[in-house]
Amino acid sequence: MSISSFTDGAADAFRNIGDFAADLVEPTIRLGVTGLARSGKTVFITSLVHNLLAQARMPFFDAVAHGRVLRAYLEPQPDDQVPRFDYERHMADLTTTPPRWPDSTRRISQLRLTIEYETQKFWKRQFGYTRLNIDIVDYPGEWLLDLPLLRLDYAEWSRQALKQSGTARRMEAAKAWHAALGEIDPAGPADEATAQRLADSFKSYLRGARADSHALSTLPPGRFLMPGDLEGSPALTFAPLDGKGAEGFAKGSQWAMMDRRFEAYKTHVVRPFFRDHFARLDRQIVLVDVLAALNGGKLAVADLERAMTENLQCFRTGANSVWSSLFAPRIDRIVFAATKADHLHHTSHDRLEAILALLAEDAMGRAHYAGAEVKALALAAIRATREGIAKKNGESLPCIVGYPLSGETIGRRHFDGNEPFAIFPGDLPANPEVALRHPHAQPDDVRFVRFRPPDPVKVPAGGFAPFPNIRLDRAVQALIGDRLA
Ligand SMILES: Nc1nc2c(ncn2[C@@H]2O[C@H](COP(=O)(O)OP(=O)(O)OP(=O)(O)O)[C@@H](O)[C@H]2O)c(=O)[nH]1
Ligand SMILES: [Mg+2]
Repeated sequence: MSISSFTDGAADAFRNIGDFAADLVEPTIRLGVTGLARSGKTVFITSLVHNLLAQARMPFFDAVAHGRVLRAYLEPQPDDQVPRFDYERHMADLTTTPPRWPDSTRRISQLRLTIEYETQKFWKRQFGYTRLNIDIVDYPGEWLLDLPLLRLDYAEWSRQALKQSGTARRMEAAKAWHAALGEIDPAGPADEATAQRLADSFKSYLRGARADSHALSTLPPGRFLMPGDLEGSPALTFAPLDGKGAEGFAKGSQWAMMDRRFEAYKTHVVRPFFRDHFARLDRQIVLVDVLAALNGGKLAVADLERAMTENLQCFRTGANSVWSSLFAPRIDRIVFAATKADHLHHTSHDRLEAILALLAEDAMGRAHYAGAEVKALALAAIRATREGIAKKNGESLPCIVGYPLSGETIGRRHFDGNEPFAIFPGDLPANPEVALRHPHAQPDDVRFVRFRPPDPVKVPAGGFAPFPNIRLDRAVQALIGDRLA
């Protein structure tokens, strides 16, 4: 069963018909930018918007390459209940001196970008279709991991959470929570103070597990780590319990109270997020930090694969009745992008794409995703490095040069953010199978180094030159190119 069938049927039908009708009057695409925490969503959106607003050269984005885009501009955000994506603040961060990356996202936000273009299509000209609105939503990556919760009941979630916390890597972080759990009788009478204590120690465990360098994904519930507007809310006062003998637990028991709160979290927090955002998407780009996974080794790759499979399951289409297509996600194009490709020399970009394609194929295969056009590519939304040649023992080696962020280290060298450094990133394996199945964890791997953003370039007309990037235009073409034909 797909998650969309859990959502509130009638209301969704009206909304989706509403979206459809609005699309006829004013063509609009809802673009989903999906990705785990730190995968690069906010940077991608900011760079994409700036490249379009600043009329960057985009040779692989047909409408721009053929000179058919007349202008692009930001419009007031159409959904009043969602805050606007703070494009100006992110731009200010990226163009200050020295430039810095935007902060991690703490709540959902949305932006509407409008493109005016010359259509090549006869019928579109007759109807005067010359504008396309693109609605883009940004949210904390932690929240994505809540979607799979919709498939679980409290007993199953408790079982999974306890099992995950028992693995060797997480035992240490889980110690205090396990101790608190040991003092509680799930069959005993419900007690608010106990619930609070348990939820607090469970949250500390989740934070500890996130700090594990092998885990790219985080454990749900996402709002426990990134509460957004729910900071301090009782909606977040629950935690898993040992469900042995749960069938016999009475109504007023601790277990029953936690069960109720878990269900309330799904109903009032996760489901609206899915319904209002994901269930209405037309196109989707899934950003994946493949390099971080490869550098993290086998466990990190396995963690990423699991997270991708679980999440794609939520977008499963393949629904075949007209009725279900009204409720089901209607995504017809999906682009997988390996972000931060500027950490590699360009000779490895195609290899990175091949690795991502294999990763996506596996996850999509297991998620039975059907009915959408899929493409995988490697990109850097903002290129923080340039390429060079380093000479070593008479040999010329392709390298990348960037400013490692303040606090980064390579070997014994510490960086302050103001010093350029040339790095030989090494080649990725030619065989993607080898890369994924036998990633070698190298704790000191230079590809772990984070670089500061490139120096902003002022233009005489005012504002800044478009951010340098890798293959951003191909991503845009794959996502929306057909709608600007
Ligand atoms: N070199 C390089 N680094 C990047 C690029 N995009 C993102 N990064 C790095 O990745 C970090 C996270 O990027 P964000 O865009 O904030 O990631 P996010 O997916 O929005 O993360 P959350 O808001 O925490 O969910 C940035 O702070 C940069 O260090 C890129 O194109 N090149
Ligand atoms: Mg973000």
